[in-house]
Amino acid sequence: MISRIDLRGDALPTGGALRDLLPRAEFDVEAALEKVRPICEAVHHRGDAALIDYAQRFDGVALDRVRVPAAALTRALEELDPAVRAGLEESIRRARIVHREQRRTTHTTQVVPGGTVTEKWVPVGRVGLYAPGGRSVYPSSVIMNAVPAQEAGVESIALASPPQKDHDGLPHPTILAACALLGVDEVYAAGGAQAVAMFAYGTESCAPADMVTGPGNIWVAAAKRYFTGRIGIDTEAGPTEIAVLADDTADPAHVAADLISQAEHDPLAAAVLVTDSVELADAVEKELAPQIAATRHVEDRILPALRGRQSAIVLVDGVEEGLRVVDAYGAEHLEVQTADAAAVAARVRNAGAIFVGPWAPVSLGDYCAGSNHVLPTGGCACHSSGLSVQSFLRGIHIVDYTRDALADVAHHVVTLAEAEDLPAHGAAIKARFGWKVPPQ
Ligand code: HSO
Ligand code: ZN
Repeated sequence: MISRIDLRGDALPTGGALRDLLPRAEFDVEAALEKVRPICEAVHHRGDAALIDYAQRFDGVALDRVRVPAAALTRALEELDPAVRAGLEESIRRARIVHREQRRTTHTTQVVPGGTVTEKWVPVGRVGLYAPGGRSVYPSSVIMNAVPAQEAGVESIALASPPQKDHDGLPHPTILAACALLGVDEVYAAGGAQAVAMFAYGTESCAPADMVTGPGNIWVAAAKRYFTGRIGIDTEAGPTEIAVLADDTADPAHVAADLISQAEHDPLAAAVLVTDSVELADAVEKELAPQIAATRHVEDRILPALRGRQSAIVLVDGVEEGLRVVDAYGAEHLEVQTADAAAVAARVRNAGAIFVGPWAPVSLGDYCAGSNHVLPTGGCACHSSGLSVQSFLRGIHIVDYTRDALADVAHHVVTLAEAEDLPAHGAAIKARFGWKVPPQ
């Protein structure tokens, strides 16, 4: 059901060599890039007409316009199951508590008397959020994208989600209801690469955005890569990953349930158990079959995910080595289920989010921990963070020096400019002091 990689015995290799021993899904965004280019350019040149054509071609829906009317949002909220509404409201409430505290405050540093540098945090002006509408209709992801943008103070927030054949060409009603709960009222029925292009270039009905965030399939990821450098993007979300670092104190039923929980997302999802206990490994494997038999999405997602080369049980010599393995892997989600889990978790360097101990499963973080579930995948956790208020802010340095403070450092600037063969840089200083370098 799930392969084993036995790293016990010999000393672990370091760096890239260790990473190469660990499982990982193939997610070839580069190959998809060629396919999305003509789609993006069609939206560039034909605007809404191209979006309407693609809705027909890819979603099988005849749209007369891409903007979703306000009444559709209100209706979706009215028709939402009250229990789902309560869950979404609690998810929003907790996410706001956490994200509100991430707000940055403007800070001024006095570098020298008369010389200050202020870092001013300014929200991105307009953001386009993407919510998938195929296999994954996740109102929770709308929350995870919208809340940090709102708490950052982004003034203009729009959302796009694919038109659904079964819902009169509107995005999925739970997506619309989540938008209504969040106060996101500018919504478009557009999916895939064409939705990203709509935000990047703008069309007759949708103003261009400065940034696009949100999970999506490979076409959305490819379109984000296509527009990188032109607009801001969050990370290119690849298939979901869970790694569990566990010892013999972990409950195998919980570990198995958590591995299955993320395998449920996608046949390419990765579930990796890193443990120094063969007994735990055996017990977890024994738990998988009955738990899988009791759930849905088995043949299409869970089994291919667990059997795929991206998933494995990795056996190590101790928690110390386990830490090296999980750091090399850099999981999107890492659970630490060991003795003294908080101390072990504190030593992890690479993970999108860390879930500590027996009572913090990844599912909690997916919905209601208050943390964000848009996290770096594919090992990007070694250099990137999950979505946060910070993702939607720019820190602008404001430099303010008096005459005396400039005079004081002028000779250094002029010397460095000369050393770089850029005398005009030095001249810009000298011009202010009668074309001379001020005396020390
Ligand atoms: N685990 C997914 C997010 C999600 N889970 C949405 C449930 N709904 C990626 O972090
Ligand atoms: Zn999930």
